[in-house]
Amino acid sequence: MKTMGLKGKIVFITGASAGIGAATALAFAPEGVRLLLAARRAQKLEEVAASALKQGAAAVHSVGLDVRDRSAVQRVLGELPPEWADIDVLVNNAGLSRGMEKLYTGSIEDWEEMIDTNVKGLLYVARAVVPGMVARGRGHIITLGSMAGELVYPNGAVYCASKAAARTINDGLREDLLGTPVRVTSIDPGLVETEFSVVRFHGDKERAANVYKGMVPLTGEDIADAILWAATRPAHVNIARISLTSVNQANTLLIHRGA
Ligand code: NDP
Ligand code: 8X3
Repeated sequence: MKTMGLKGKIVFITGASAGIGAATALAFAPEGVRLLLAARRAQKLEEVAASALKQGAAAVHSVGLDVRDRSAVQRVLGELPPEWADIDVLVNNAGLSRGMEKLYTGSIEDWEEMIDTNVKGLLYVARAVVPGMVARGRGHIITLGSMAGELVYPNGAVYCASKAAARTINDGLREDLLGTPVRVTSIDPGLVETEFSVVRFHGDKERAANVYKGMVPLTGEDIADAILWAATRPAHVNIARISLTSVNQANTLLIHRGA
């Protein structure tokens, strides 16, 4: 089987300063890729970049970017140095949840942040990157969806809706790219212990830790492994969706907390 070699390929990861995005940068690094990393926290990105170089990345270029800022996305991606412009793999990962409240009492600011990041930011980045892939006749878009996009849970309607939107956008993009060699994959995990829940609860670490209490969650590395696997399938194989959970989770509503 002729797997897809990644040596020298440009892999663009949004939300690379932490969690799944950072783990994905480190998983791709030993393949000898050129890593283009984006997030808002520049210092964290520099730390990931240094580790990635140590682990075999051919080169790293980091860009400070808020994916909610449409003109910044267009400018930063439109003005990449020529040696970084031909993106081969986009890992459209930047995202977040905010709050866990009933829909009828939830914070509208929280809703807007989730929708602006997980839906509009996802679209802005895809819109800026995909035309180049089509023109070059190669590319792969890997979107971070979620099990939350498959089955809504109480007090999470807006986050779940944003991930259901990501799923539909991904499926639509795959349809719109039919007839080109560009591949489209959705990675849909259950609970992964990253900074996700600390961000969700606005910095409340104790409440965040309770999300994973008594169960073994997935790690960022588990998700990075699935992303790397999808990206290295032979060129004619398109992995449409990978849905994965810890063995302690059946779906968003059923979690075994035995430990
Ligand atoms: P983390 O909070 O650990 O990482 C989120 C990353 O997204 C950070 O690098 C953060 O960087 C970046 N980010 C957030 N907002 C923006 C923004 N406006 N512009 C640019 N970058 C941004 O969470 P995860 O790694 O867990 O989450 C990554 C993705 O995986 C998300 O899309 C999430 O919805 C999805 N996911 C997570 C699961 C989980 O249980 N953890 C399960 C299923 C899916 P910075 O703050 O520096 O900008
Ligand atoms: C993140 C997983 O179940 O916390 O998408 O929403 S969950």
